Amino acid sequence: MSIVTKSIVNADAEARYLSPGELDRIKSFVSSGEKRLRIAQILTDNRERIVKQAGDQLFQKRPDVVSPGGNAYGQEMTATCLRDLDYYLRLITYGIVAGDVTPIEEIGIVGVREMYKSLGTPIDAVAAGVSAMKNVASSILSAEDAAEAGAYFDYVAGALA
Ligand SMILES: CCC1=C(C)/C(=C/C2=NC(=C\c3[nH]c(/C=C4\NC(=O)[C@H](C)[C@H]4CC)c(C)c3CCC(=O)O)/C(CCC(=O)O)=C2C)NC1=O
Repeated sequence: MSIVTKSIVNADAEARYLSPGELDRIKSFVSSGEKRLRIAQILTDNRERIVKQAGDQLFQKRPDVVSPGGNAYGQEMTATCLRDLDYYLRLITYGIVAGDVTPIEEIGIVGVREMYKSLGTPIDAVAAGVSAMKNVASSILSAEDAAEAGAYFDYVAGALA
């Protein structure tokens, strides 16, 4: 839910007008809108490069995951691993557009620890892959945009660490 919808639902539940604090938060959400949409657009346009370069960085740092016996060993498994990074980049663009990590949490964080455990996927390596995506994205974005986007990458990496 966006901050706008959330504030309205909360206010209406108490049959009251939006509070000054809620209006302030909505104001900051609206005034950062252009920036957030610009960042989401740039990340979307560069998704292949971000995922590929982050994968290269991850496999250099964690050669075990793509070595025999590793969870991402073999062409097909490596491709599935990169697909997961792409999933997280997509969720990060949702969060940036919403100005809120809730969509990321609901789609990609809740229950994921158990899921990766059952797949034998080292979740700390997924987190390292997300951090690598942050590095690549930061090199593409302006410093101001990188700072805004960085918080969402950090949220995911932290939630998976
Ligand atoms: C949008 C929310 C969402 C997420 C997050 C998601 C993850 C997800 N990753 C999966 C598999 C996988 N995920 C990985 C990922 C990796 N292995 C490693 O060692 C690396 C550290 C890492 C890449 C960074 C691999 C290799 C598999 C296949 C495992 C297997 O089939 O044995 C699977 C099992 C089913 C499938 O193969 O598609 C799911 C559901 N699916 C979703 O719908």
